[in-house]
Amino acid sequence: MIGVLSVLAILASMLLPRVFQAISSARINEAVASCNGARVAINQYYGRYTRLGGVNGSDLGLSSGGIFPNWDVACLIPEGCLERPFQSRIANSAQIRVVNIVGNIPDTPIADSADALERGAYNRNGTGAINDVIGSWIVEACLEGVDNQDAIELSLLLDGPTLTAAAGSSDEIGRVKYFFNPDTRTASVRVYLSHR
Ligand SMILES: [Ca+2]
Repeated sequence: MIGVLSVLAILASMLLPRVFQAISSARINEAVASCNGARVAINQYYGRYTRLGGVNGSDLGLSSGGIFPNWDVACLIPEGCLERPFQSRIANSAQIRVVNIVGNIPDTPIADSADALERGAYNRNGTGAINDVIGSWIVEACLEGVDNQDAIELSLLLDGPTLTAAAGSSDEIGRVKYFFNPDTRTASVRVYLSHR
């Protein structure tokens, strides 16, 4: 009997990490799918109005640096481009938002502080420390309270290893960026979706 229990215990210890890994992978894949679904919705909206605005193509009324939060609920769902609010199991809260980036320049900070995250700047190709998203508007997914490892795995999937930061630091490269808070050990993640 003890022999059988020992074997079962060994089997469980071998299988459990794989089970947890599978659950973790499913959550990351779901986050990627949510971002891909949002991109389709944004393209649908843009195809309809050839601009990034509100319901019926209205102006969002944002000045330089202004942020329009919860654009998924306020616009994409009423427009029929998205079925349900943007969400992810790797985040405490999630939303899609539009940021007016008219005032952004290559030197605009990307993710070296919580404030920098709000600027809508990205270094998508990872060259230098330069913001390469210049235009009028950016649409991005915001995921708050993300476990550091989940943030890393999301970046690995969407950006690849060369555009992913090491554990315990902020990620300022690629389309997935985040500010890592050493006090809470969690990341505030932003995912580039589109800009005009
Ligand atoms: Ca990244």
